Amino acid sequence: MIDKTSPLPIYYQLVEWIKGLIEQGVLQPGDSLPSEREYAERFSISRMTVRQAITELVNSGYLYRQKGVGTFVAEKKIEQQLMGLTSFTEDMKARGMEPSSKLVGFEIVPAPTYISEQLTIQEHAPVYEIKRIRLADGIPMALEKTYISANLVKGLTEEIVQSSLYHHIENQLSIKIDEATQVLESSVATQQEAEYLNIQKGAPILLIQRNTTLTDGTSLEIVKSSYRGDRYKFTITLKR
Ligand code: 16G
Repeated sequence: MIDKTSPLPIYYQLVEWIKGLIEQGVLQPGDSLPSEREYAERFSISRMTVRQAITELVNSGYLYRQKGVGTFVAEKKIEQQLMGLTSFTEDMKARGMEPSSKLVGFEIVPAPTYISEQLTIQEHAPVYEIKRIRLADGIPMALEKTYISANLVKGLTEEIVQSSLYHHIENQLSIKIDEATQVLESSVATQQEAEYLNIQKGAPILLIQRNTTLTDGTSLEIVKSSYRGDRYKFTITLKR
């Protein structure tokens, strides 16, 4: 397992070995990892080397540390294809998970200037400001702040936005959603994001901004989503 004559660094061999155990299911999500001392003794390597390997696995989301308790195997990341213009509800259902939303803000406000500009509506025109924690099988995955023109999409209720916004827009209002531009950025969790998403302040976050338009070019929504970096990875297929 650990080959001291190999040109591969020992910490790297340990990383690959532990990854293998996780991928084969020998180590399951929630399992606790042997201590640094146990690994060090077992492979006759230094504790520093073990620590380096564990830190790398924590940083890449395979493991997580709990202060004073130990190191554990993390849940598998959700792999999201960036292909079609889908909703959170559709994405979760497609992978057999139960989507839900916890509403943490829902009001009609005068559009802030940067929002009215992006939605191409009059400055201070009424917009819905919707803040939702999006959950999959009861686990918080993302925090989403949505702006939608209240003159375009009328009659939204707390009940509607607690289930699927896209479903309501398309099926109840017969508004045809066409395309979206998405910008992805890395960030770290603020205190509030950490509380809502049940993660540590400063944990990695993937920020996604989606600007969605209708077939006639009207701007439908400006959405800022903060996805948990430890639970999500995004895949794009590139053709040449
Ligand atoms: C996704 C979209 C968001 C859209 C929402 C509708 C991203 C980054 N964002 O979360 O723009 O408003 O789905 O979901 O994918 P719903 O129909 O489940 O309410």
